Amino acid sequence: MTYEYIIAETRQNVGLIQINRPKVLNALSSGVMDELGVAIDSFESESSIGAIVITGNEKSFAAGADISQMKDNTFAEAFMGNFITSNWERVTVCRKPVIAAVAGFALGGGCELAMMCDFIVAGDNAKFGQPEINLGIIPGAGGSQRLTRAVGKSKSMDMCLTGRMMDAEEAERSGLVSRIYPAAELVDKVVEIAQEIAEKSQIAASMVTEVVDRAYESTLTEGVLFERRAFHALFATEDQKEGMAAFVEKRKANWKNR
Ligand code: DAK
Repeated sequence: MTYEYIIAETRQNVGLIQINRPKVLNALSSGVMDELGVAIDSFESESSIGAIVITGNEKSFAAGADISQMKDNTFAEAFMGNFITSNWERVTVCRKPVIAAVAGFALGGGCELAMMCDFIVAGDNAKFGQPEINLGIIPGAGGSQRLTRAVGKSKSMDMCLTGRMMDAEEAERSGLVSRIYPAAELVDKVVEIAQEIAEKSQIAASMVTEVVDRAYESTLTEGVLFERRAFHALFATEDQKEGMAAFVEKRKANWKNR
């Protein structure tokens, strides 16, 4: 498949998607989001792919939704057309683990897209922000909700009200990102992490993403019950038998994803 706004490639068992509109700092046009959805569909349905990485370039992951594309919208058009909703949330329902590799700007919709991924690894030059207030709007793709859950009310209010950017160190300190690497090495390092995940049982990995996500969506009691049921269910898989047999026999597990 040839894309116009992204580059999609396979590295071992990892699907790597690079947003590719460098002239506009990877602003997320409808074209980008449509193609991102197609690439995720394709990697999700390819059985050899065990994890997906979404990245931009060293200067910008994505500087937000494309402002020039939305500037003339009216309320009626945005509301009745359910403006940019249809193609924005594909990543949140991907069954395979998705990692955002963020170097440079992750602003507005860019920060929101990164937060929709299962986790974020940052380049040391990363800058996260929800600067929509400077455009007379507010976050519209979950920024006020996911950022608040990630970093807490005070920092989220601060960022959404002032539009200030958070650097990689602050983002790691606040729990928004899991690790930081030098920007120049970021993609290779994140692909290594993704490959490490891709070598696990795909069933267990997919269950991990579901149960961790449930922590955002439910009470503790319901979340723990959901986890318990998923945990019990894994005893019905060949991979559980293989994983535990391999441990006892002191050998590497040979996952079947069954
Ligand atoms: N859209 C369009 N073009 C953009 C852009 C954007 N978001 N960000 C940058 N560009 C373009 C600039 O216009 C410029 O183009 P030319 O002038 O060269 O043609 C080029 O990228 C380089 O940018 P700068 O010259 O500004 O570069 P600087 O290094 O000086 O500044 C910057 C970098 C990132 C600080 C600055 O470009 C900037 O402030 N950009 C805008 C950031 C921003 O406000 N982002 C939030 C946009 S609103 C929703 C889904 C998503 C959303 C809402 C709803 N639903 C699902 C309902 C999301 C909304 C947003 O993201």
